[in-house]
Parts: sequence; structure tokens; C-alpha cells
Amino acid sequence: MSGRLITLEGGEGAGKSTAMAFVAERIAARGVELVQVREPGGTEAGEAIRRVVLQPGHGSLCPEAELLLMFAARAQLVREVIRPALARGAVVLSDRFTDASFAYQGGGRGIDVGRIAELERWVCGLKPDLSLLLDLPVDQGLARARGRGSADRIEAEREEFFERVRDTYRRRAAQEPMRWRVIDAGQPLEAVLAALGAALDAHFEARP
Ligand code: T5A
Repeated sequence: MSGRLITLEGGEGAGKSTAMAFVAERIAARGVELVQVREPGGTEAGEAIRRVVLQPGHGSLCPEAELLLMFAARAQLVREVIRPALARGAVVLSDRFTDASFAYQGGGRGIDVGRIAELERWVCGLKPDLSLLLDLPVDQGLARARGRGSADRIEAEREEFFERVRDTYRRRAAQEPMRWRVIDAGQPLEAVLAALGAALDAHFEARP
């Protein structure tokens, strides 16, 4: 496969959706084919699974079911969209990917990391070439996310849950510094976008 996979990660309200259009434009300006997806979702089946996992009424979903639903949506996305796009040489930009399962279901819910890693190997068989982490203190992210209106099922979790999510993301970024770029998402939006642009430029210069 000659393409590359770039992911945008972060806790609730870190600003991923806000940054997505900028990141997409910056990549497309390089004259490459760009395929944009989001997780959970990105396919017809995946979007249906998204409704199941995020709907507030499904509060009783157990952690194992939540993890498997995330990977069910991912299995479909990888086969239907990501692998064919990478094979064509496209750049795939994903709003969240497997690292979110390690952070939310591993760190947040306490599921054994070895099980998630096994699902990653079996279901995906691929890792992002570049992961951009929008990092923000939990209280600030939740204030932003909740300022937008009603919370989905996961957003309604307690603050301690999101502290574990944030710790897991930061630990993963520290363990694989070649793959990750950590961006301070507490800065004004223009500064966040400038940092994202610089990280993308550095990546494409290192690997044209
Ligand atoms: N999930 C997902 C798992 O548990 N496991 C998995 O494996 C996967 C793939 C997805 C949920 O599913 C979970 C994680 C999530 O809980 P989602 O709707 O995609 O649900 O939710 P999020 O990804 O969390 O997206 P959010 O919409 O909550 O946050 P964003 O996209 O990071 O934030 P955004 O861009 O909407 O910004 C929030 C607000 O802040 C403002 C924006 O204008 C907006 O109002 N803002 C800023 N304000 C000041 N300064 C800045 N720099 C700002 N940047 C943005």
C-alpha cells in the first residue's frame, strides 16, 4: 500500500471537528487524493453502529459490547474505505482511530490493553503514519463540549473517566514519539491550526 493514514485524536471538546476542515485543506493542497472519514462511522453500517454506541438511551451498554461495536464499525471502515484508498495511494484522514479504543475502552473503561491490541492486529492490521493529538485539560474540554448542548452517552461520563482517557493518550504519544505530534489545544484556535499545519508540513517533508 502506498498511501498514508493520518489520524486526529483527543478528548471531548478538544477541537477535532473544528480543526478537521483546516487539516483536510492543508493535505489536499499537496495535490494528493484525500479521503476523509470519522470513527465510529464512515460507512453505512458504521454510522448505524455510531447511533447505537452514542445514543444516551443506551446507558447500560457494557464495556465489552462498547469495545466490540467500535471494532465492528472499524472492521467495516478498514475494508470498505481505508484499505482501498491506501492501495490507490490516497491520504486517509480519520477523525479518531484505534488509539481512541485504547484511550476510552482501555484507559477509561479499564479493559485489558492486550485484548485491544489483539483486536487491532486482527481487525485492522495497520497503524496510522501520523497521529495528531489535540491535548487539553479535561475540565476545559468538557466545558467546551457541554457548551454545545446535550451530551451523548459517552460525553455524559464522569470527569475521572476523561482524566484516564487523557492520561492514556499522553502515555501512548510519549511511547511512540515518531508517530505522534502533541498539540496544545488550549491555545487560541489560530495557534492550534498553525501548530497542526507545522506538524503536517514536517511529516510530509520527512516522508514526501
Ligand atoms: N469513542 C470513539 C470511543 O469511545 N472509542 C473509539 O474507539 C472511538 C473511535 C465519538 C465518541 O466515541 C468515543 C469518543 C467520543 O466520545 P464524537 O461526536 O466524534 O463521538 O465526539 P468527539 O470526537 O469527542 O468530538 P467532540 O465534538 O466532542 O469534540 P471535538 O470535535 O474535539 O470538539 P469541537 O471541534 O466540536 O469543539 C468543541 C467546541 O470548542 C470550540 C468549538 O468552537 C466548539 O464549540 N473550540 C475552541 N474554543 C476555544 N479555543 C479553541 N482552540 C477551540 N477549538 C474548538
